[in-house]
Amino acid sequence: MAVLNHRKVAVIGCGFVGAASAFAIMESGLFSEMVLIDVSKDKAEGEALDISHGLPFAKPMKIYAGDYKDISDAYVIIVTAGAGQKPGETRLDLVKKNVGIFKSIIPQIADVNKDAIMLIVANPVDILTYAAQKLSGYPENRVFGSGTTLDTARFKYLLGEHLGVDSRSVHAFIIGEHGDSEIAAWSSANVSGIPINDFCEMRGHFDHETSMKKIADNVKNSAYEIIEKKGATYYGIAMSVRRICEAIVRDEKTILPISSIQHDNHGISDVALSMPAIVGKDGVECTVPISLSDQEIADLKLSADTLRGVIDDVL
Ligand code: 6V0
Repeated sequence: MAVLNHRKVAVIGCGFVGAASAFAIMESGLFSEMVLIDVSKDKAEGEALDISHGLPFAKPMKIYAGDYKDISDAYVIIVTAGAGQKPGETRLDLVKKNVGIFKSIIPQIADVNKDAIMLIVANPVDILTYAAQKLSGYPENRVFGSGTTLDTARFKYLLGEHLGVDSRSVHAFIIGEHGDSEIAAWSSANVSGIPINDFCEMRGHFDHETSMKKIADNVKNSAYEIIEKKGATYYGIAMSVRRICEAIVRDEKTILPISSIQHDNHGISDVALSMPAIVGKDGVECTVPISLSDQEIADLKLSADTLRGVIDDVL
């Protein structure tokens, strides 16, 4: 087993998401070395310089544009490289294109480093997480996707706004696919231990069905809305990436809804999707069996079937 530098992180893909994640990571002070890699070396170099110029206002670290040989001792490798959907292109075309990019990137990572934790962010994140595990040969606990961490943050934010309460006091998860078949796990949602509907009523909201639908739809459509207005989403995912890195580096054993390959979870196997899981220094320790209603379980199975269908088509 190679000796890793536990203060070293790599970001592969320096577009909107990679650059914003690198910036959030720099601000976090979690690492002392960061390597940026992109097919466009100029892009990686430009971002490394720009972010480095903020260092006098942050904590010392080395940030540079590098190559795969530079990440042989990186502890965390974040993959954001991937094409975005073009007008007229189907979702399946995009999946094929990004799986193609992963077939080039992941073996290059695995050739130089077999011991890191690989965090997949590029979309469709569940399919690419599954592909990355198969292509890398890494153990499953060390390859996982940001999954519905961002969707869950959006969910908590909207619930916090709706209820006039700090979103950090809201405990609720979006599970399943990071995408159209995702599920809001209402049956376990609570505000500091108070069941969500009871808390709603305390705050003067009684029309639960309408509010639940509105909030869940809003979470699901957030990315579409932001992309329509500004072309891409990156700050929210950058903060999610930073939070996941924090859980790993500090061995927090935090419960986060990351995407990992499931094993007989409500009958779901051999597909990567998001369930709350304990995250620490070795990556994913285990998933946490939150209680779900019969409908939520049925919807989760549908989400898994959707993902399985795509895997069968492209891998
Ligand atoms: P972007 O701005 O087009 O950046 C992609 C970057 O990847 C570009 O700089 C490319 O040069 C680079 N790239 C392409 N191929 C390679 C390769 N083979 N090796 C190295 N670099 C390469 O896209 P953006 O940054 O906006 O999005 C990146 C990915 O993140 C997309 O798949 C998004 O859909 C996805 N997102 C995932 C989110 C999540 O919650 N998981 C949230 C937002 C976006």
